[in-house]
Amino acid sequence: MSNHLYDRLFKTHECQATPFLHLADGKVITHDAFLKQAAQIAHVLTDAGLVPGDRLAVQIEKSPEALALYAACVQAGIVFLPLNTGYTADELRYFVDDSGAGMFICDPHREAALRPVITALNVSLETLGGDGTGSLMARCASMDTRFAIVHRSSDDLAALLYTSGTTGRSKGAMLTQANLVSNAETLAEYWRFTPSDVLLHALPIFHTHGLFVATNVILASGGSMIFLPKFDLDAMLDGLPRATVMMGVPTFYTRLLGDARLTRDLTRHMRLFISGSAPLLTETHVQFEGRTGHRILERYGMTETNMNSSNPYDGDRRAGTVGFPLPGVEIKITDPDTAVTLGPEQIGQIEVRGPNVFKGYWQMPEKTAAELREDGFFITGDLGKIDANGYVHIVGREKDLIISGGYNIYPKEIEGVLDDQPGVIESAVIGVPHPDFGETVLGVIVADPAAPPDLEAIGHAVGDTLARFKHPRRLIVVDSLPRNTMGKVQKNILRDMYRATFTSG
Ligand code: MLC
Ligand code: AMP
Repeated sequence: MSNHLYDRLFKTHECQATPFLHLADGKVITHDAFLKQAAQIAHVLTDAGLVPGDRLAVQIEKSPEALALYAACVQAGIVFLPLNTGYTADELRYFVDDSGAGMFICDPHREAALRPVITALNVSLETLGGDGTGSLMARCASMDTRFAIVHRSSDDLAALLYTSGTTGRSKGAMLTQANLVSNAETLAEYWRFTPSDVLLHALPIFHTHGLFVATNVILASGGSMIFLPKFDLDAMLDGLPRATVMMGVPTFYTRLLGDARLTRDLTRHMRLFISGSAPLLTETHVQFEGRTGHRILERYGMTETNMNSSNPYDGDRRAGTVGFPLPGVEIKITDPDTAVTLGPEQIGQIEVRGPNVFKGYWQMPEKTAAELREDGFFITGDLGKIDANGYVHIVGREKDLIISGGYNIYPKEIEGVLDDQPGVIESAVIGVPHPDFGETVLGVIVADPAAPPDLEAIGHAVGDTLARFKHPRRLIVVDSLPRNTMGKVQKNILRDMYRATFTSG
């Protein structure tokens, strides 16, 4: 009997009274206590009828219990499906339905609003609050703290993570046990993690970055985490002198730089700062080094592939690049039309192959076939080049995507909602530079001259349908959208026109 993921990331910590999570209130949760709680949760899940391979969908605040839920799923062979806490009931309905989840867990505060939606899908509902309250932990109290770990093969699914699509519906990326283990081990080694490391963890745990990169690397190496519920500037500055590593999206770095308390002295105990999920501006890289003496290490990944490339631990961490392919990962640049591999310095689509690459999209064989080649290369949708020294550069995106504060937003989804509003003939949603979020959402609307739209009503309609982070920060009404000779909206022209909406440059 084996369970690859459990064996590699959790088993070594059984019965160890070593620190795993340092909480904001000073409390420390040991590996042993964490795994015992996970075992209790695994009993609750299996007693409720979940069996290996079933999906557990969760929309819960970050907490030690929420993380233990992930560990419980690994123990019981249940496929973990974490969802952004910002998603509306409309968005959740789709994810729970599409995944065929056997159970849904939400915050007690949302129970009243979500229960009708979830029960209509014939799915059971439990609650878990950020403070550990709710029905799940109440049920745990009487459970055994030992659980017989369920056998899983390396190719079995460990997680299902939804990524929005450029066209149409969100896709569930199927991540196997082997995907997660290989990436955790590779990164722990590449970034030189040891049991003495203390990771400052302020990322959400419903995405690859906070869950698999940060948490799995710490589990693989035996280190511990200062586990913050979310990014809070004071808490970050308070944690830095006790941490050795921080992982963050670029917004973390620009926010830290905006505070005079960030100094060389404050970060003296740190050995590594890692950035990813969105492009880090060279300016941020340079300023951060000037202020702290640390060169940020930038890496590149995706939900479908975990991490693909990283700047070196030793050696030159080059601003504006995402470094070298990780050990065991192949990256090539191809011509989008012919799929022919391009040479150094030539720009094309980035393709990735390796043990990190997902198994495909949940119940979407056509979409899987369109993006995952038979030879194992995944077409990322990012545009880039590999320079003469082997560094990978991301120069743009083939996919129509906005990355705001590390969250991916697909314009198509927002355009769909805007186009449905009275008085809107058509719309184009674009990303424009934003000082805090890197990029933010701008909606350009063509109004019906006979019945102009009510922008406030549009704001409400968007609010009811889409998560807050997807909302256009501004709506601009125009007479028509620029189009090329083929009739396609020229978003590049719109991006140029509105580039300075939120910045001075
Ligand atoms: C929050 N808001 C956002 C937002 N986050 N809006 C746009 N983009 C975001 N990223 C909304 C809030 O709901 C709030 O709405 C308002 O903006 C201001 O909130 P805030 O308090 O300033 O935001 P905060 O809670 O501090 O969150 C910002 C953040 C957070 C950047 C710290 O978004 C974050 O932790 N991002 C990390 C995302 C991440 O982990 N990505 C990895 C994906 S995996 P209102 O109503 O007040 O206006 C991946 C693969 C890889 O990409 O390579 O890693
Ligand atoms: P997601 O779908 O949320 O996993 O986001 C993955 C996308 O984030 C990638 O396809 C890239 O477009 C982007 N991304 C991740 N890391 C970086 C980085 N270091 N620089 C630029 N873009 C990045």
